[in-house]
Amino acid sequence: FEPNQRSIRVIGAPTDYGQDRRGVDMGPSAIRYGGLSDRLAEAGVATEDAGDLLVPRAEERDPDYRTPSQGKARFLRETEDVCTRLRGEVRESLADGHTPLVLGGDHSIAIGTVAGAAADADIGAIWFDAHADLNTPTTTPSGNVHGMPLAALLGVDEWAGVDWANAPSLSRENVAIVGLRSVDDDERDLIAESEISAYTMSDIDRRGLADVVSDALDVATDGTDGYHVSLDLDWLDPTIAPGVGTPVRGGVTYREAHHSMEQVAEDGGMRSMELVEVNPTLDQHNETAELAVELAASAFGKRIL
Ligand code: HAR
Ligand code: MN
Ligand code: MN
Ligand code: MN
Repeated sequence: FEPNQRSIRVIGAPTDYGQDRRGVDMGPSAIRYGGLSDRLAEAGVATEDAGDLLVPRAEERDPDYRTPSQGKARFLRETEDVCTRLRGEVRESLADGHTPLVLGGDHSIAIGTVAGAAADADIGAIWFDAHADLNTPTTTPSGNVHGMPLAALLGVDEWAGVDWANAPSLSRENVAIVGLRSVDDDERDLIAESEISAYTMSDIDRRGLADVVSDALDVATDGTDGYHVSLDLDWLDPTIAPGVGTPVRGGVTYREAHHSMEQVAEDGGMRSMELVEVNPTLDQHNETAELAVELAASAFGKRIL
């Protein structure tokens, strides 16, 4: 057994501004309670916990502030505030030599995580998700920013030049989305006309997930300094990850998911990671949070033998 050289800094971002179902702000607590520090210690990584960002309660805020001039994006001002602070924390963690592990919160926080991870490096990203998260305040069917972070980071349409996203923080040719099964029409058009690599569940059925993830790793590492892993728990099948706000049937299995994380660990190029969309109020006995913990341990190099 070789001790793992990596050290991790955990950063909690307890938001639920980005979606409709309350409770995803309890994600960081549930993930810690699910055994995060013990499982990472077993994986042989040194871990420190920076605690949670302070996030005002959604009920005390006006969701429509600053809209409609900026299209339909609920809680955009609050999301900007959290992401700006998260960007700073992630950048500082990397500068201190610690791999940031960000705990959400809804997926809108990825705008801050990746903006920070890309601040001093050229990075790719692997987006494990049922959804493409490629909407803009104009194309969004819901107004929920958790359906937009990848578009924000790529600087799509009105996201271009948005300073708090450092847009573009990512380039299309180094982004791979894995596990798609719920895509809106405008997102489909963007994927068709851009160099984004997008793998559906049907691709996974046909080729096997290991082969797809190996392609995704090639995409994310091609000419980059490393990559970010954004793990939306709704990537998994809802039978094993029920505690998410927008479950979609037909997701990846427990073993498939672990094997993907083992491929990430074996590759060694991951520079930052986030676990998002865990909603304890919709979960059964914290099993989705525990699953998030186990997957993180695998991604950080947990060994069986
Ligand atoms: N595409 C839909 C929207 O933008 C649903 C997005 C649901 N997104 C997440 N993130 N859970 O992956 O509203
Ligand atoms: Mn330290
Ligand atoms: Mn998502
Ligand atoms: Mn999703």
